[in-house]
Amino acid sequence: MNLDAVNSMSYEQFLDIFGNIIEKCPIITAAVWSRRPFSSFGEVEDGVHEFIESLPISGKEGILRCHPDLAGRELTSGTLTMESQEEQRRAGLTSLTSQERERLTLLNTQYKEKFGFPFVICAKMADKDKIMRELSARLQNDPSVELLIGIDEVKKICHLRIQDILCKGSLLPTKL
Ligand code: 2AL
Repeated sequence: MNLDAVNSMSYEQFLDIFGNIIEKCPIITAAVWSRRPFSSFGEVEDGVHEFIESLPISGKEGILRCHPDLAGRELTSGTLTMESQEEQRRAGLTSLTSQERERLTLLNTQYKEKFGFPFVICAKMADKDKIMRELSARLQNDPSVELLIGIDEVKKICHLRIQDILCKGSLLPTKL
């Protein structure tokens, strides 16, 4: 399947495949579908970015709040989305020692208390040590800076999720 196949998808099919490129925000995918025909897969991503950038601060914070904690309760209970589960596993968060888990939980709690949204990082581009380091460092930032960084990480997660769909589903891009 290629770009033509994506361009001819109904919105139901498009949502089935691309619905979680932004964690638990299928409304973004549903909006981006209207921009067909896409002349590259990069245009799907551009549509996502433009949608996010058009949101007020509260909307951007809302996107961050749709993200699960790293190594949080949902990881333990197995209720993460498939994508998030794999990302957290790849970062080594399924094999933390109890001390590491406690430290991450404490830092996550402090972060949420300070900013009102969870710490978000592209887990596939990190490992547990980097996550701990970044979380401690970013706790010192101003809220406006953290909103920008968090949204930037969401875009990185989205990019890798699209890549993953293209590779897994033989949706190999003719042009990215
Ligand atoms: C996540 C997640 O679920 N996947 C990822 O890369 N980052 N969550 C988070 N709070 O950063």
